[in-house]
Amino acid sequence: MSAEGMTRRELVGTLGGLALAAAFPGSPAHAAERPNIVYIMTDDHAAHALSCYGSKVNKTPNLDRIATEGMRFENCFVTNSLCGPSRATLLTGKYSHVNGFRQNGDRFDGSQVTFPKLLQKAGYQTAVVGKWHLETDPTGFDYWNILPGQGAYHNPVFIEMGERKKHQGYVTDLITDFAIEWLRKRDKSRPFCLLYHHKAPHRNWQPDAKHAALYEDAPIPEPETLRDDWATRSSAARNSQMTVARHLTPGDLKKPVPPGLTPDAEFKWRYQRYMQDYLRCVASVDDNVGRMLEFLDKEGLAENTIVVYTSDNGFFLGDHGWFDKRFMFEESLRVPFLVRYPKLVKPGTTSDRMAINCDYAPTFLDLAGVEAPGGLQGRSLRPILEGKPPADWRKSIYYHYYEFPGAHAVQRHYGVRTETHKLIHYYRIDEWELFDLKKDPHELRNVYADPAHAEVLKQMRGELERLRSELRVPEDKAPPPKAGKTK
Ligand SMILES: [Ca+2]
Repeated sequence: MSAEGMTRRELVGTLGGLALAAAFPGSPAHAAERPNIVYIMTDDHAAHALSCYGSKVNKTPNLDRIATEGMRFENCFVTNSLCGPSRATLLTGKYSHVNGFRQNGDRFDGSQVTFPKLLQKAGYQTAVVGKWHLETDPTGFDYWNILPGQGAYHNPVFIEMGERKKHQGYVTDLITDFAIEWLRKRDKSRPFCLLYHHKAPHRNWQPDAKHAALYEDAPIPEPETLRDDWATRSSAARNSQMTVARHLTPGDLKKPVPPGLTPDAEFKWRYQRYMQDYLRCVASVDDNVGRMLEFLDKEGLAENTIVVYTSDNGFFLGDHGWFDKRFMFEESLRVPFLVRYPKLVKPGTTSDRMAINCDYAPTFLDLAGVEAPGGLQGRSLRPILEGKPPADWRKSIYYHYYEFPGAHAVQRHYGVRTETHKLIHYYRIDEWELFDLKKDPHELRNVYADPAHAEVLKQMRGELERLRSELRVPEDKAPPPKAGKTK
């Protein structure tokens, strides 16, 4: 079509696209073709509480839709299983010892390079709505409307661009309302990146009225390891304070323990009480993600928008007798990671390649056609999303948890996980654990001292040192800092 045949609006649009194509030579020719990003992150949603990950305890039809229409990662892990550190890693693509946010209560240095800043510079509209928890104000966002700290489930206060306002309603609904409202008001001539961050299903698991009666009718199945006695494991497991049996508070349980129960019946009751409310909060997230997906459909955005669903960390759903996260054990280390992007990702696919949360930033930059800065500690997942995983894709991941002393008394530890084994060092107490993940997927038998595993132990130690050196992890010898805010 010649310029004469165009309306003024079309002509301006075309010229704008050409200017952007010149400014960003690595990106598609038109701004309109650069993908939008809706990054959905919940707080403490374990992969084994999504039906697309084989949940035995609940159904998540709307979240499953992202898996059905996109790719499900079977082995996506966080590098430090805790709220604040995970969020700092999301933004920077770097481990906690590099981005400086090791434990809750640290303050995020917002002057660092983050992927939203780079997208913003490349012409994207950026926003973060919901849980933030990094202690300093967001940077790199055109719009932000966040919860202070943990935020409240009912009638929460939000901080919108620095201004505190109390709202009526349920937090999961409100976060979705605000996220959709921002999308409605967006500049349609430019791509957007929205971080849509739920507070749910974080402790203390307060459901809304709509889901309050779910799971009343039939008991929720118990996990196989609910009665784990932690034999053969380190003292870190035995001395942590996150058991369903003893550490749920009256505020967590919200109902008095029925009188006259045997110890075992009380244990069962506590597990049900915990899981009922946890899963009710998840059900509301599922409904609201469904609302978001419908909105994208109605706006005609489904095709050109990368939709990611993940959680800031995994969670113990009674596994090993626990609630909470922090440990490098599978339930806490693993996160759901679903990606829908019809232009690139074949629907209904899965990948067993190991992804880590340091990969998210380089992936978004890559897909947006923005050059990644040096120093990122993850790798773009694009080839995996395209169904062409490179031959040199990683075969091991490094993990490091720092918050001790702190809530739940989980010792500091680092470790390495390969496709078959896991080695953990609780370095302040110098205790070790080695697990054969193929023979012992529930991590019940520590074979660190077993002579039959001497050779694999040697290999795992070597891999751990290689990763610590490659990632430049400093020795953590400082006296333990004061415990951060509990979360
Ligand atoms: Ca969390």
